[in-house]
Amino acid sequence: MTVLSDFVVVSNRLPVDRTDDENEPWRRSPGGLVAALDPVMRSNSGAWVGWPGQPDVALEPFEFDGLRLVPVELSSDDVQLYYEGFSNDTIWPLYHDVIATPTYHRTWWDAYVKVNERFAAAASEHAAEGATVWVHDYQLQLVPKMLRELRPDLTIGYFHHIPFPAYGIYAQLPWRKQVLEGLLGADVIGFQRVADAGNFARAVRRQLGYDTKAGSIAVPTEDGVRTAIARAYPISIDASVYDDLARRPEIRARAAEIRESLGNPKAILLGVDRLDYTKGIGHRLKAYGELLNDGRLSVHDVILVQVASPSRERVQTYMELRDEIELAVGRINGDSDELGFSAIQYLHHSYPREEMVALYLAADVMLVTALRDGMNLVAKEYVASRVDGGGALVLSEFTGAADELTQAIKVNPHDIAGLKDAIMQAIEMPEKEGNRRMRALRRRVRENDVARWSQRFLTDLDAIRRARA
Ligand code: GDG
Repeated sequence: MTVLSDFVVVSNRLPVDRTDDENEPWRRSPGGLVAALDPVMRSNSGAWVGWPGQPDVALEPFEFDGLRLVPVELSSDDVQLYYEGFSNDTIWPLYHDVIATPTYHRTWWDAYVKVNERFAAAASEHAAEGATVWVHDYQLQLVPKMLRELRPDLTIGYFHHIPFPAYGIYAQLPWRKQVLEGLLGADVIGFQRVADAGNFARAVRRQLGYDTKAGSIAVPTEDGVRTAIARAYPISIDASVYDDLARRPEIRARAAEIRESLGNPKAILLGVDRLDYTKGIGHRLKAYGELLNDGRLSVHDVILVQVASPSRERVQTYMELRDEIELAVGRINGDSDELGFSAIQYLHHSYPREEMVALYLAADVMLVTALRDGMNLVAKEYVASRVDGGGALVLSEFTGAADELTQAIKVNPHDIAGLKDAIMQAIEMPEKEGNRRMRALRRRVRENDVARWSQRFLTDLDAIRRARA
C-alpha cells in the first residue's frame, strides 16, 4: 500500500547517492537542501520524489536515514534527451544569458514533457489529501501545472535555483508559453533575486497577458481567478555547519598544512567551481595570467588554487570548456612557473566537505567571477568558514549572492582590467579593513541561513493553503 505524505519534495535528483557497498547501498549526498528540509520532512512524514542518479534502474519507494524516498526511473534515452539535452543544453544556457548558445530540439522538448509528467504522477501518487508539494528547479518547470491538473486539492510551491532571464532572451524559447503556464501551476514561485522574479512577471505579462502586481499574478481558472505569488527567496547554506567545521583543530591543522605544502606563499588565491561555462573560470585565469605577465604579481609570492569539480561531462559544450580551461592553465604555468614555484594548482576533482573548509581557511582571497549565477553558494561557504575573521572575497556582480554580500569586492568579470585591480585590492587589503568587511559578510550569512530561507518560502505557501481551506 502506498504511504501518503503531507509534505512532498520533488527534485530532479534524490538527495542520496548510490555506493558500491552492498550493506550500505546509499549515502546522503552533500548539500544544504536536504539539511534545510529535514525538520519539515520529519514533522510532516515527508516524502522526496526524484531520480536516483543511474539510468534504467527501477526501484520501489524506500526509507533511508528517516527519509521516505520515491525513485523516478529514467531510461538512458531520457537522461540524454530530457536531462543532458533539454535541461542542460537548452534551458541552462538560455537562462544564463546565452553565455553558450542554447540548442533547440523538438525531440528534447518531447522528452522533457514526458519526464515531467512522470515526476508529476509520482508526486500525485504519494501526496495525501490537501498536502503541500515543493517542486525544485529548471528540470521540472512543467510539474506544477501537471500536478495541479491531477490534484487540485494540493498546495504547490516551486523554487527556481538558477536565474530567470530578461524577456528579450527568454522570448527565444520555442515553448515559452508552455513553460510559463507550467510554472504558474504553483501557488508560490520562488526566485533567487528580485530581478529574476521581475523578469518572470514581465514574461508572463508579455506572453500570456495576465495582470501582475507587486509579486502577485492573477491566473485565470475555469471558475474565476487564482493568485500566484512570484517573489525572491535568496537561498543560503547551513552556516553553522561551516562554522563548526572551521573551528575543528584537525581542519585548522589541515589548512596550515595546505599552506605549507604550497610553499607558504604571501597570498593564496582560490577558485572552487563546478567546471561550468557560467562560472567565469577563463576570465579569472586571464586576469591572473596577465598580472603575472605584467610583473604586478610573482610566482614566488602568490599561487592560485583552482578546484574545478567534474560536471556534465557528456555534454559537448562542457567537453570543449574543459579543453579550453586546461589549455589556459597549461599556458600560464608554462609561461610563469619557475622550478619549485607554480602559478596555478589545477584540481579536476571533487573533495570532501572537510577538505573544502580547510581550503577556504587556507585561502587569502576567494575568487568568484561567475558570468551569471543564480546565487553561488561557494561565496557564502567561504564567508561562513572564516571564523578567524580573515580572508577577502572577490565577487562577481552577476551572482545572486552579490545582492546580499555587499561588503565583498565587487567585480564585472568581463572587465579584465577591473578584475585585475580587484584581485590586487584583495591581496593588498589592510587587515583592519579586511576584518571589518568579513565581519559584515559573516553577519549576513548567519542571519539568512538555509533554515530561514525554507521557512520564509514555506510560510508564504502555508498562508495560501490556509486562505484556501
Ligand atoms: C546551482 C545554481 C545556486 C563544488 N565542488 C565541490 C563541492 N562543491 C559544492 C560547493 C557548493 C556547491 O557544490 C555548488 O553550489 P553553487 O551555488 O556554487 O553552484 P551550482 O552547482 O551551479 O548550483 C547556483 C545553487 O544551485 C543553489 O540554489 O546557488 O547559482 O547554479 O556547495 O561547495 N563540494 C565538495 N567537493 C567539491 O569538490 N564537497
